Amino acid sequence: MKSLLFSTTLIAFSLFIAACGGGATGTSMKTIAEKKVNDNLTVSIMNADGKLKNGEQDITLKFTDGSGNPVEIEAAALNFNMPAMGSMAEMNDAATLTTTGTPGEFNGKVSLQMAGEWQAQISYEGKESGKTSISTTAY
Ligand SMILES: [Cu+2]
Repeated sequence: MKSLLFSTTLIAFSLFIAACGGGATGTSMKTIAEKKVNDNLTVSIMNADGKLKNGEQDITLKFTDGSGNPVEIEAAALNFNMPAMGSMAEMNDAATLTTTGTPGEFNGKVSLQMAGEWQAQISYEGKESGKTSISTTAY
């Protein structure tokens, strides 16, 4: 009887893992760009293949400490900015972010208007609060 209960629990647990494995989160994420803000905070922009592209895409924003552990950030915003170039006006493409089950990890979507160099402007509030920007390139 005890072993049957154990098996049932194990199956339920496996299903839970399977259900969570299909999303954008997970260990298979690759880093697009990251910045060490201070000894206690590194900000990483990630996605499935580690490449930012022109157009609509999924994106993950992650806050970790010097040891790679999650940092408790309750709210974050991510905007991609391209300064005016010649006759082309300045562009701003904000990402929509939502919290995940992991502290300091946000999933979202962004639609970039063109390939080229974008400044990822990030603001965050929580255990650490502030603003930073990371240079990225969309292909
Ligand atoms: Cu541009």
